[in-house]
Amino acid sequence: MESCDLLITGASQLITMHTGAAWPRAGPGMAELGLIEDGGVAVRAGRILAAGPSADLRSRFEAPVVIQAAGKVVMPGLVDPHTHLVFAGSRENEFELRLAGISYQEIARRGGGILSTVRATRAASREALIEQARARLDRMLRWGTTTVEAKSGYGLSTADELKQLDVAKALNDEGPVTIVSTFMGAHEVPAEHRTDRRRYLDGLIAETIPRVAEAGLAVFNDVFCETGVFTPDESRAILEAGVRCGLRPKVHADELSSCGGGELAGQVGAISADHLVHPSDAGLDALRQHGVMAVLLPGTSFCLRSRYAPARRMIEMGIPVALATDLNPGSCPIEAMPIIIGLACLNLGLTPAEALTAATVNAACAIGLGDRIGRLSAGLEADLLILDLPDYRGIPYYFGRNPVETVVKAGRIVWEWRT
Ligand code: IZC
Ligand code: ZN
Repeated sequence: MESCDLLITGASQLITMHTGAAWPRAGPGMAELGLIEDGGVAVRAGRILAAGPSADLRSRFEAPVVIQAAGKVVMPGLVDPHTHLVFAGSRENEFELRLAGISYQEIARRGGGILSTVRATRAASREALIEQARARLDRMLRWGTTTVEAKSGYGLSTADELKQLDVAKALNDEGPVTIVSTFMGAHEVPAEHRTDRRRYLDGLIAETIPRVAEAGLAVFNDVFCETGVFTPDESRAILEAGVRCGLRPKVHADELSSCGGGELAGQVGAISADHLVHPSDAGLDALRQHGVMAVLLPGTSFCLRSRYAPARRMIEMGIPVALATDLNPGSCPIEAMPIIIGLACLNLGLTPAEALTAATVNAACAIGLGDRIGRLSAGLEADLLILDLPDYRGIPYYFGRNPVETVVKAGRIVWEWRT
């Protein structure tokens, strides 16, 4: 018998996401879960030692901690590849204005929107930001999220952007949730630069981006390419400046209007294009041609009561699709990936299997971690969930119910619902 640290057996469904197919998954491959009935997982030193039929594991491994998962689903930890995790304040006032028919864009024109969160975030101390973001991360972990991407973009000055990114780094160091940081100084033009936006852009390119990269505080560089925010040309200049410093591009693309975001994401070799509610035909072609992940955010469409991204068309075209919350105080305060999986099935037209792929293996690929997390196969990090459900389709079916019973992060039990 081989010894391991943790042995889970008897799961009614073990969702491995290990199918032998290449990742990210696209087209019909998105529906393949690598599902094993009566399956289990052996974990040692924070990694998956084996994942397969329970009988095999029971005959090969012994462990000090053995979990019987009869009647339960075991699956990879959820990955949330698009959040604006670190911010201060909230925007219930804007929620009420939108209910009264005032649009997200109109609220921004009146000086609210992103700029209102910028004011609150600049005024908050590092410690206050850590405390608030930590509370969000705790709740996300209980809903099964073991890795998140977190964007800056509520500082909009070099010092305030560095403060936000430093908070994300501190929380990543603290654990247990892994945080992958994205610089987003091009989230909006700050109030003090409204009359000379050129200077703000020049400052981002000449000073802020090099400083962020030098400090090692971000992996990606994102822009809000949108009518009334940053044009495709401005966005390209910012993304190219990031590439020169080693930051891989991401794009908030075609969220509120069709403005060339998809095309830009293809041209600059972005790892992902996010939102894509209004992509053009050329934009979708560019994504497919350049292998750009479409990160879809149905929680935002739900909260803004807007259209949804043409997800079925993307999948039929062979564009890999991932899902994320977009957690932010303006357009989507949803923290729970299981809710997003539900919305993806109900409103984007994904099947439950496709949605699970989009929230695990493809979500990991959207933040460059496809070789480490998002699947349960030997050698990968042991981030996994035990659900209080016998069938994975229960995740979207019991919409609004938290299905997560146990969360294992890097081989350690970090959350148990019954304790
Ligand atoms: O604070 O409104 N869309 N950025 C782009 C956001 C929404 C976040 C916000
Ligand atoms: Zn966003």
